Amino acid sequence: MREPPVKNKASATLDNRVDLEINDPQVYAALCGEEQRERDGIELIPSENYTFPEVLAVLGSVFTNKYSEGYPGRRYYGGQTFTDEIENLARDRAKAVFDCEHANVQPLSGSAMNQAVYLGLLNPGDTILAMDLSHGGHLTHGAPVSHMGKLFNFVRYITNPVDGSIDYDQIRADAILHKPKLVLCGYTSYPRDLDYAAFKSIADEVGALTMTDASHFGGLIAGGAMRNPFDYGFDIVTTTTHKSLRGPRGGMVLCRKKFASKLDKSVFPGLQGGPHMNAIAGIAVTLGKAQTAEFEQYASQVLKNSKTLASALMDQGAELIAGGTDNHMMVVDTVKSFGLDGKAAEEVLDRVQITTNKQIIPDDPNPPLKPSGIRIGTPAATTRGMLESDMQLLATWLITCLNNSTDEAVLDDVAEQVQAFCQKFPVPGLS
Ligand code: DSN
Repeated sequence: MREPPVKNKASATLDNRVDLEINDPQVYAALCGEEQRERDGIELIPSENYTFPEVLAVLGSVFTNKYSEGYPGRRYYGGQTFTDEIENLARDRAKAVFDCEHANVQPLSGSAMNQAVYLGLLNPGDTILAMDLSHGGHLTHGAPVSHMGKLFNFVRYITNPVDGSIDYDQIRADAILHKPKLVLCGYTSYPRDLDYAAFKSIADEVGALTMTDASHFGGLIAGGAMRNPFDYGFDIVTTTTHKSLRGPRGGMVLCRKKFASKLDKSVFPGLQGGPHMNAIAGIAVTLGKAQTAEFEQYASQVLKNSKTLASALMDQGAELIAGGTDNHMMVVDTVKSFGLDGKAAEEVLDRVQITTNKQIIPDDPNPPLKPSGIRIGTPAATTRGMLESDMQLLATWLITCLNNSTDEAVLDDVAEQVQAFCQKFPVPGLS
């Protein structure tokens, strides 16, 4: 049996701050600035979160020094005792959390993880059915500007912007007409839930594989607050690890055993070289946390907060795409609601330290850098401990700012309240 390793405090990031401050004051100043921004403002971008302090510790650890091409037990470099341990832990925990047969935790992030699936299981030119970008899909779901959109033949389905519904009969007709090899569901800006049974039945009818890109709601599946596509017989689920899961930046491909070998080869050596072992250590930590009762409680609170915020915004006159939310996010049509494009709305809110992101809406007549809406989500605010009553307050500040976007006195007043409010909610990892 191995001797327990000597505990060495020096490898943790926070202990090395003094060196950074002395040796690179410019980078140190930017780090302090970002810490202050995160502490003094309210983060409402639905894809962002505050990671666990333990994840910060391993991200800034010596695992970043190590090359580990290959997989546990089959590496191309020596010295893999601890990297193998870490990657096996992350894989086993991923399988337990998502109730799946195989997990690859090496994808560097969301785009690579989706590309690995397409390139590993399909041939260039094959047809994939996926949600249109402006209706909520991701760039890698076939947007013409992405390389994937050029390499594969994407047929994109749309949603009903009034109630967010998806016309499954139309998707079935599209599937029969276009014979996709893969039926893909999942989203980055769609505020409703998905009917996995319907997607699976359509895919079965035309002999297609099924995949969910759960990047946004991976943490909500892990915490039992949203449904798991594997319960409906899906073949593949991908998720990033830094959004609702609260982990480090990274991605995972989860699948049935029969796809394991092809998908592992597709990630490495097909698409990537050395995995980022510090991130994989962070994924292991995250998935340990995801198995706790506290995480279950967190996931359910994210949804409660989101529904409360959406209702409070609508009660005060905001027009939400799809008329509300079933998940952790909502999209506000700022042109219709406030006569502001999404860029202007984002800037007004930035001015009071409430961070959102400009967002295209379904079939947006405006360009992506000046779109018609903003996207708002509750994972980060919930991590800080905010509850439904806080969402009511947030809604009032959002509405006040967007209705008074040129009134400096009103904006100053909200900014002051936001700053005072934030002091009550510590950011994990920032003392
Ligand atoms: N950038 C992510 C998001 O904000 O949803 C998707 O890639």
